[in-house]
Amino acid sequence: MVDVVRPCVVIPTYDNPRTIGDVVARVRAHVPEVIVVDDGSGPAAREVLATLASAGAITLVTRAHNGGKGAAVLDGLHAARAAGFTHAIQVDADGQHDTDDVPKLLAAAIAQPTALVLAAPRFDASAPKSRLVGRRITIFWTDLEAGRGVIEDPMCGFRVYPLATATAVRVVGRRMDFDIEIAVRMAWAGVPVVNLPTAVRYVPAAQGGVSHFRMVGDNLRISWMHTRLMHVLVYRKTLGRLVRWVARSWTASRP
Ligand SMILES: Nc1nc2c(ncn2[C@@H]2O[C@H](COP(=O)(O)OP(=O)(O)OP(=O)(O)O)[C@@H](O)[C@H]2O)c(=O)[nH]1
Ligand SMILES: [Mg+2]
Repeated sequence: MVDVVRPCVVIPTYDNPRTIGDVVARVRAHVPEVIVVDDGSGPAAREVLATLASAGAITLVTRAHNGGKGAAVLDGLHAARAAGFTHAIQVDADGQHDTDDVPKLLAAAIAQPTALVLAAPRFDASAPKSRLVGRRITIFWTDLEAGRGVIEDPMCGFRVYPLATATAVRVVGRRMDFDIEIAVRMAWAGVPVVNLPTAVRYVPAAQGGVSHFRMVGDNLRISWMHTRLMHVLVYRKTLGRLVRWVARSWTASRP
């Protein structure tokens, strides 16, 4: 049981040279300790990150090669735990999230320190239709996996993790499937989930906004991840019970 909430911010980044500085400054207005995980960015972004680190604004964790958003977040969560933090506020580096809502998310974590606090996006007109459709599909599957409405939006990368449970659950996905899978697996592990609305926008390319979401690759990876989770669920609900019942009957029938 966590008595005191000691939060930090974890930002995974892959080539966000024009937005990362602003995101760091905005989150630091609420939480001074910020861990940025560089997931194999190019020279321009590396230079910005080095400047932020040498100014003491961030603790920089550098991955030798690009491993995916999930791999970067996981490294950040483990680094945060090792540094003695109890909670990590995850924020994307592309400027999409409304960092003014950091105190709201943090207040929910302080009120319920064991909970996973998820921001549930309210998009404006800047959101591409294709991303909204993909979201509806993944929410359909997540409702089946975790229970209807338990996780309002499993894809939003703005959330507060209680680090003890977040670093203990087994998550297979390391790319865009990670955010969804860890939320479902934490719910399965009995972690309470709190959903809070937040405004999300797509920053125009002219202002440095960039999406690395791969329409085909990431959607296929997400579909495969739901297939895996559904198999686990079906096994637990049906085959697992059957196997346990047979084992119990066999043991009871022995002299
Ligand atoms: N796509 C991608 N993002 C990464 C990777 N590693 C770290 N990230 C970071 O993860 C965050 C989310 O990435 P985005 O490409 O914006 O993905 P998204 O927000 O799910 O997708 P959009 O809704 O299209 O913006 C950003 O801060 C990225 O810099 C990676 O290998 N691929
Ligand atoms: Mg994004």
